[in-house]
Amino acid sequence: MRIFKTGDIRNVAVVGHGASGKTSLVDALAFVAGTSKRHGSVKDGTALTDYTADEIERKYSINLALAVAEWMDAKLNLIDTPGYLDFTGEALAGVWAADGAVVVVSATGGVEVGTEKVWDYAEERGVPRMFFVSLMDKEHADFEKVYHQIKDRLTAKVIPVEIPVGEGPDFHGIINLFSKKCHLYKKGTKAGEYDEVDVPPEYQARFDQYSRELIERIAETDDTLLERYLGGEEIGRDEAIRALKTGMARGEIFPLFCGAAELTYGTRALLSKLVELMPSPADRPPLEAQKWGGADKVPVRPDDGGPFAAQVFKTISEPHVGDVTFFRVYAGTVKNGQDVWNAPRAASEKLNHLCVAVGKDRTEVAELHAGDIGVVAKLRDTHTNDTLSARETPIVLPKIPFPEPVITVAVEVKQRGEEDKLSTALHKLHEEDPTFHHEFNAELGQTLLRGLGERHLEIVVGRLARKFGVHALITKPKVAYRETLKGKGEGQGKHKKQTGGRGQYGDCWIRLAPLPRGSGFVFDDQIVGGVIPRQYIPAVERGIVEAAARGPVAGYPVVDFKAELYDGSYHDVDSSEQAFKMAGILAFRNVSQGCRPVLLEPILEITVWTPVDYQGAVMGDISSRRGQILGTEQDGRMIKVKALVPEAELDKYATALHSVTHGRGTYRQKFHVYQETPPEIAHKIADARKKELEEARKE
Ligand SMILES: Nc1nc2c(ncn2[C@@H]2O[C@H](COP(=O)(O)OP(=O)(O)OP(=O)(O)O)[C@@H](O)[C@H]2O)c(=O)[nH]1
Ligand SMILES: [Mg+2]
Repeated sequence: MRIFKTGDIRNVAVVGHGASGKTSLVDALAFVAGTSKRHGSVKDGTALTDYTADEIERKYSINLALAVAEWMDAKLNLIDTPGYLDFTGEALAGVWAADGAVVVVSATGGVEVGTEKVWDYAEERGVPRMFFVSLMDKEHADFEKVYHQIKDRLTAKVIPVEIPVGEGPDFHGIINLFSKKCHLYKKGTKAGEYDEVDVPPEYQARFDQYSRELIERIAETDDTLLERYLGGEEIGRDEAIRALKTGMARGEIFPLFCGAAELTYGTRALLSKLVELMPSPADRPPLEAQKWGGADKVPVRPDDGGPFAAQVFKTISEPHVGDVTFFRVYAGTVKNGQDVWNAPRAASEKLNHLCVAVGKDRTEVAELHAGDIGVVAKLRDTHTNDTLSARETPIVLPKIPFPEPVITVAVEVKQRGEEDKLSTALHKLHEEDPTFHHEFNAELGQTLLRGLGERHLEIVVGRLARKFGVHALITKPKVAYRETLKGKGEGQGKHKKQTGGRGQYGDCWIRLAPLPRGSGFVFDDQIVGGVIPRQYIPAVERGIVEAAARGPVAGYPVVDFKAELYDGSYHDVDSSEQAFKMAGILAFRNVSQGCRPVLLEPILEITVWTPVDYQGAVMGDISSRRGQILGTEQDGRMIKVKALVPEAELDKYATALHSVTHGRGTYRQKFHVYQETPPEIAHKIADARKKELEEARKE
C-alpha cells in the first residue's frame, strides 16, 4: 500500500440509521476505486467491513470497521459504523476519529432516530458533513421527500448537488449540478461506469431550479461571491466547490448526493466529492491536549515533523491474534517498529507490524503520517481511549465521551465453578467496548451487565461463549428491597442453655423505634448499674445488626431504625459475648414483629425524551408502571418527561420505550429514594422471597 502524506488523506466516518446502506456503500466505494478487488455484499456475508462472525451471521454491523479507497491521488480512510443504537458508542468513536462524515439516509426510510443521533454527535464534534440518499433503486424510493425530511428534521442548511433520474426500479441516472451533465447507468454496470449525456429535456426545469438554489446557497456563505452573484456574474465550478468546502468546514452548508451502492450507481461522483470537499487532517483545527504530569495544555497540530501523538479509538480482540488496536495519528510520523509511550499507564509500547486495515485484512506499512489511521496487534497495556505519545513529550488527548449504559441484566454461568472465568472475560470485553460495564453485586449475589440495549448485551453474552468459552445465561436483575419499622416496640431477648459443662446465658431488653428515611441504624446504649457488663454490650449490638440483615417481612435488610438497649441480666460463669450476641438476635426478632414492619422498594427518577407525538403513550406507560409524573418540558426536538417509578416496574423498560416511541425515545435513570411498597405487592414479593430463601437453604 502506498504511503500518503497528511494533505492527501481524508478520514470519513460513514454514519446513519440501521440498514440505511452504509456498509454496502463503503464496500462499493472501495471496490469502485479499485482498492478492494471484490464487490462484497452484506446479504452474502462478504461485505468488506462486516467481517466478524457476529456480523456475518446477523447481517448488520456491530463494530466500526475500516476500509480504504484510493482515488484522485488521495487516500480515503472510510470508517463504517453500525446504525443500531445499541452500538452507538462505535458510531461516536468513528465520528471522533474522522475529519468529516457522510450521513447516509435511506431513500425509503428517510430520517430516522439513528440519523438524528449521529447527526447530533457529528454536530457536537463539529465535523463537516455531507448527505448521501441511498437505496435510490428500492421500491418507493422518494428523493424529494427525504430531502425535505432532512431539511425539516436535521438542518435547513442541506442543499442537493445531485438529482436522480428515475426513482425506485426506474432509477438509472444522476444529474450533477456542478458539471451540468447527466450520468446514465446501464443495467449490469459493475463499477459505477456511466455514459455522460446532457441534462434530459424533461429534467431541464428541475435542473434550473436546483442549480439556482445551489449557487445561491453557496454564495450566501461567502460575501464576495454573493456580491458577484447578485451583480449577475457567473460563478465558476472550481470557485463554487472551493466555497462549498469552506462553508462545510464552518458548518454552514451540507451538500446532498444520491445513489444506489449495491448497483454502484453514483459511487464515482461521490468518491470525487469526498476527496474534493472533505478536509484533510491538515485542514482541521488543532486539538488541545493535556501535558502529562502538569497542568499545561498543549496544542496538537497535524504536523508531520511534530512530536508523535495518537489516540486509540477502537480495540477488538481477534481469534488467534489477540487485541487489535485502531489508532489515529494526530501528530508526527510513526515508523513500523517504533517505540511509543502510554503516559498514564507508564507503559512503553512497540508498534511492531504497523498496518493499515481494509476490512479484516491488514497490510503492513513502513510509516504513517500525521492524520492517518493505523492498526497494530498485541499491544500490552493500551486500551480504547488511551493516548500514545513520545516519551519526551508525554500528553493525553481529550477522551471519546462514550455513552453511559442504559439497561441492566444479570448473568449466570451455566456451569458451576466458571465464575472466575466469567469475571476475567467480562473484564476483557469491557476493555474492548467501553459502553459495556459489569459488576458483581454482593447484596444481590448477582453479576450485573450494563449496556446500551438488549441486543448489545445479547451480543456480549454471545462473545463470552465464542471468544472465551464461558457459557452464560441472561436473567432478570434482582431488586434490592429493604424493610423498615413503622411503629415502636420493646421486649426481651434471652438466650439460656444448659448443656453439660459450661452453660450459655445472655439476656437483654431493647426498644425499637423508626428513624427518618436515610438515617440508617442507630444503637443507643442505656445500660446503667452494670446489669449487662460493658464488654458484652457491643455483642448485643452485633446480634441486632445480624438479625436486621434478614427482616421480618421478607428477609430483606431492615434500615432506618433505632435500637435502645435499656435492661438485661447476666450470669457470672455462663455469660459470654456469643451468648449476648444471640440474645441481641432474639431480641430483634421478637420485637421487630410488633413494630409494624414494612417492605421498602427502590424508586428511580427517570428522565425520558420522546417526540411530542408519543408523549401521551409514554406517560400512559409510566402510569401503568405505578409511576408518578413529576413534570414535562420541551427540550430541543424532544419532550422531556420526568417521573418517579419503582425499580421493580422498570424491567426491560428500554425495550418498551423503544416500541412505544418507534425507536425515537431515550431515557436515563437514577436512584431516588426507598419507599413503602403497597401491601398487596409486598405480599407477593414476600412469598417469592420465601421460596428463594428456601431454595438457597436446600442447595
Ligand atoms: N435495493 C438496494 N438495497 C441495498 C442497497 N444498498 C444496500 N442495500 C441493502 O440494504 C440492507 C442494509 O444494507 P447495509 O449496507 O447492511 O446497511 P447498514 O447501514 O450498514 O446497516 P447497519 O450496519 O445495520 O447500520 C442490506 O440488505 C443491503 O443488501 C442499494 O443500493 N439498493
Ligand atoms: Mg453496516
